[in-house]
Amino acid sequence: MKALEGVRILDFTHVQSGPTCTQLLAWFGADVIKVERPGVGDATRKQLVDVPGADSLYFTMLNHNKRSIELNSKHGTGQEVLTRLIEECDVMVENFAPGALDRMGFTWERIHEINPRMILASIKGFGPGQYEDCKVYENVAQCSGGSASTTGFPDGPPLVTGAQIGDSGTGLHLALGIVTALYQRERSGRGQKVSAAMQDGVLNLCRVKMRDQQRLMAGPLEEYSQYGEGLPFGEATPRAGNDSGGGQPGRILRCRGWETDPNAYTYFITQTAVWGPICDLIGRPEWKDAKGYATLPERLDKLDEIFDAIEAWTMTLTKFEVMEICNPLNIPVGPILSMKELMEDEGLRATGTVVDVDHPERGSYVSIGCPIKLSDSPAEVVRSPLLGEHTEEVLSDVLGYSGEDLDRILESGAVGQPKRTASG
Ligand code: CAO
Repeated sequence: MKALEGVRILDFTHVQSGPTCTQLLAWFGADVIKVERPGVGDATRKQLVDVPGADSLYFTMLNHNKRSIELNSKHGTGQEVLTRLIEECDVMVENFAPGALDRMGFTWERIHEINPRMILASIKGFGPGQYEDCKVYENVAQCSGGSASTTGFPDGPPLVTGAQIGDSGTGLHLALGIVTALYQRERSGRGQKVSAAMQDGVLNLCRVKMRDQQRLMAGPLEEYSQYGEGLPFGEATPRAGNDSGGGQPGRILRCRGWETDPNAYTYFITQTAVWGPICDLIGRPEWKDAKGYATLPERLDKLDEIFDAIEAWTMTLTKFEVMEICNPLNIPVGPILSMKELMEDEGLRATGTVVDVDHPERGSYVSIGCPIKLSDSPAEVVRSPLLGEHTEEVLSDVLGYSGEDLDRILESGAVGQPKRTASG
């Protein structure tokens, strides 16, 4: 039995933020029914297409373990079916533009009236206020949530990060809100509205940067490299390059092969507890006790000199050799791993974090499995559904339509053309 077995999700999500949330719930065992516009589906199905005619990796990698039903929610019969789905499901998840669900006629009040146990979970770009009506994508959220202003080097422009903290990060936040609301419903018997704004989600992940904003008001941030470099601080938390976010100075350093390999680098943390072994390793045993080097506060204005010396050592080794040598000494280091290296990583494959998936249109592709492991509820990755693959199945098995009633709906134009199946 899976952890969320018996929980039925009406998945009205699209693009990235919402689908990552419902994919997680599906991996935990929920029955996720993805509602898609007839003949069109989630826009990502046909974005960044790499295999002509097939669903894109953008779609397949975000929609595993779901069923797909085509349904026009603005068509009278479609609204009848949607109402039945609201009656039968436990959670409705959506990330439409602000107001879109209301314009379909499904306000929170209406949904709650149809099914008082229903949990309505929504992602929007912003919470209530000045920007609540804005459409928002990943990078806008990274910029408005504080990530971009604190990412990059002090003398360069703000930078967005490759980690999709606005979309997938908010999807994670929403998933937690949903299971929490399900838990409360066990006792209250009532559903509730769960909202996660992308700006809020990004800001939550930038918590340490707001910590630094307040520390800055009390004086310069001494663990930032710019302190040792004599660069003045401004009014706001600055971009910190590759400085570590905590009190233990760290940086990305070149390793052997960096001239030709863009990822021949290591992250190296000069943890106070292992300062002695670091000095021995890099051939500077005198720094262990020398005035100006022996303690962390003394070292903070010499980080450039110290990391230059460490880098002179790391450049003689590969990033993996650095790890092999430092790990037994408890010196925290991490190789910069490329997507290619991660895709081929045997350890990640053994744990199911990287998986091969078969797909009837595309053949085999590599995906990322469930990153959260439940010992009693292991996640198995099942390929994403074709558009409308489960329309008839959901209408009959979940909603109980049969005979003339089923024919009426299938012929109404509200649920698309007769369906493709996995076998063709
Ligand atoms: N049947 C009928 N109509 C449907 C439908 C269905 N099954 N599914 C969607 N639609 C309609 C919507 O009702 C909407 O119609 P109206 O504008 O007339 O109300 C229309 O399709 C477009 O929906 P949308 O505005 O949500 O989509 P968009 O492509 O214009 O905007 C996005 C996309 C992501 C910017 C917007 O949905 C948004 O801001 N969402 C919230 C924030 C978010 O999740 N952003 C992250 C996205 S991932 O990077």
